Amino acid sequence: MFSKILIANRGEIAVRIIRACRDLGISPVAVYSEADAASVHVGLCDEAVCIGPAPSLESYLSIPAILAAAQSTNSEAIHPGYGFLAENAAFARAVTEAGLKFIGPGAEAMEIMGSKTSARRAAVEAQVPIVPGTVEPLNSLAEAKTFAEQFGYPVMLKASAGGGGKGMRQVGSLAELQSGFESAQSEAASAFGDSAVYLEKVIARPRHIEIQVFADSQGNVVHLGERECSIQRRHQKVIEECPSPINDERLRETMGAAAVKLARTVNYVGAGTVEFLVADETRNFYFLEMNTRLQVEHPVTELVTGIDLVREQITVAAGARLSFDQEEVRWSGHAVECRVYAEDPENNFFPSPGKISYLQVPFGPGIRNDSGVELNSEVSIHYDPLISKLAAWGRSREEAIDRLRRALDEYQVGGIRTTLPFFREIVRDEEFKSAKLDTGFIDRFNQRRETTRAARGGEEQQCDDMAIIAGALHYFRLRKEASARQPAPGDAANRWKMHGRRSLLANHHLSAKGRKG
Ligand code: MV4
Repeated sequence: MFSKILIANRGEIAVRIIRACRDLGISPVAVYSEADAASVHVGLCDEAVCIGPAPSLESYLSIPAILAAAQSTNSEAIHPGYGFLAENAAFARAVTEAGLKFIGPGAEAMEIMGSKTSARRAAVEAQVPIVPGTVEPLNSLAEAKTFAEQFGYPVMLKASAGGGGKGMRQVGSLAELQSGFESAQSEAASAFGDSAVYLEKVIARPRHIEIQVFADSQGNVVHLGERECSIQRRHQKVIEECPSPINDERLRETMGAAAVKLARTVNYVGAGTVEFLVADETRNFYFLEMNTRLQVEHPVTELVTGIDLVREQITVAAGARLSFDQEEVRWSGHAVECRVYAEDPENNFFPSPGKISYLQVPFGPGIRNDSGVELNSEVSIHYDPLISKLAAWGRSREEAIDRLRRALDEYQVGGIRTTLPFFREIVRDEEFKSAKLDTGFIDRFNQRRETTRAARGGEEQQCDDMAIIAGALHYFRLRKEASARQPAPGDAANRWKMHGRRSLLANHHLSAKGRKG
C-alpha cells in the first residue's frame, strides 16, 4: 500500500479523498493555489505545496507544478479527483513516466473515451447499443446531409472532442442543417481546439441514466448499479439519485452487463461511469459516453451499496484485487443528492462569490454532507462554486426525500447566495416527488415556479423569503444560547418563520445581501 498520496485537486473532492487516505493510514499531501492557502483541504493534510497563482491554468492544471510537488514530497501516487486533470491522458502518462502511480485508468482507455467517436466505435465493438448515428466525424456538409437523411430528422450534431453537451446542436430539418453544422464546428473548435463533429439521431425526452463500473488490474470488472441524473440545468447535473425510479432489476442487470462489457473492451482499471440515454416509452437504452474518473455524484452509489469508491480506487491502484465480487454488491434503500452551489437561483444562477459569514450544517439520520468549506471560507471566482453535496439516504425514495427536505431546511449559509432555496422548492414539488424525471424537468419546474410566484405576487414572496431567513438566523442563534431550555412545540420551519415575521415587524434591519440560503 502507498504511504503517501498527493491530491491534485481542491474543495469538497479533495476533502473526500483525504478521508479515504486517513481510513487507509495513508498520509495525504495537498496542493493549493495562492487563493486556496487557507482552505479546508489544506488544513486537513499532513503536508501542502503551493503550486501557483489563483488561475487554474497556472496551478491545478499545471502538470509540471503538480509533478514537482509530488516529487518534492516523495509522494508515491496522485489522485486527480474530478475536473482539472482527471481525464487528461497526457497527465496520466506523465505521472506514470515520473515513476508515480496515477489513481485512475490507463492513458489508452482515457484516450479512447476522450474522443466521443472512438468511444462509440469501442461500444460497437463491445456490442453495446449506441445512439443511432455516425462513428466517425463528418467530413463535409454534404456528408452531414446524407447521414441526416439516413438516420432521419431531427438530428443532433455533437463535438467529437466534447462531451457533457458542449458544442451540441439540434437540427430539425434540412433548412437548419448548414447553419447548425457550421456553428457546431466553430463552437467545437473554440471549446476543444478541434472542430470535428459527428451526428446522432435525437432521442425524444430521454432520461440520463449512468452505470458505475469498477475494474481491478487482474481482470475483474463489476458494476455498482445505476444513478439517475436526468435533472440537469444547461447540461449540469442538479440532483442525482440511486437507484433510478424507473429502473427495475432486469434493466439494471442488462445495462450493468453492457457497461461491464465496454469496460473490458478498453482494458479499464479503476472507477468509471458509462452514461446512457434511456428512451421514455420504450426503455431502450443507448450508450452516450464514458467518464474515466470518479464522478461528483458518487456518494449516492456509496450510500446505497455501502461500498467506499475512493478507498477502492486507492487499493486497486496499489495492485490489490477488488474487495468484492459482483454477487456481493447489494442495493439497499434510496439516496438523493443535491449539488449546493454558491449561485443565485433568483438571478439566473449567477455565481455568488464571497465569504461565508454564517454556517449551520445539517446532520441527523440518513444525512451526508460532502463539503469543502467552513465558516469564514472564501468562495473564489476562480473555480467551480460547488460548496457541498448534500445527500440523504432512506429505506424508500419517499423517506430519503423527507430527510433531504429536513436537512435543506436546517442548512443555513450566510454571506453568499446559494442554490439551497431552489432545492427546498424542488423537494416539495409534486412532479419531483412522483419521479417524473425526464430531461425537460427543470424547464417545466421553472415554469411552475414562475406561475406560482406571479399568482402570489412578487413582493409577498420576497417578504416571505426574508422572514424565513431572518427567522432561521435568529432561531439558530437563540437555540445555541438557550440549549438548556426545552424547545417549543411545532416544526422548525414554522418556528423560524414565526421568529422571522416577528423580527421583520420589529425592524427592517436585514440587508438584501444578508438574505441567502
Ligand atoms: C442527446 C439528447 C437527445 N438525443 N443526444 C448529452 C449530454 C447531456 N448533458 C445532454 N445530452 C443530450 N444528448 C441525443 N442523440 C438529449 C440530451 C439532453 C439531455 C440528456 C440527459 C439529461 C438532460 C438533458 C438535457 C438536454 C439535452
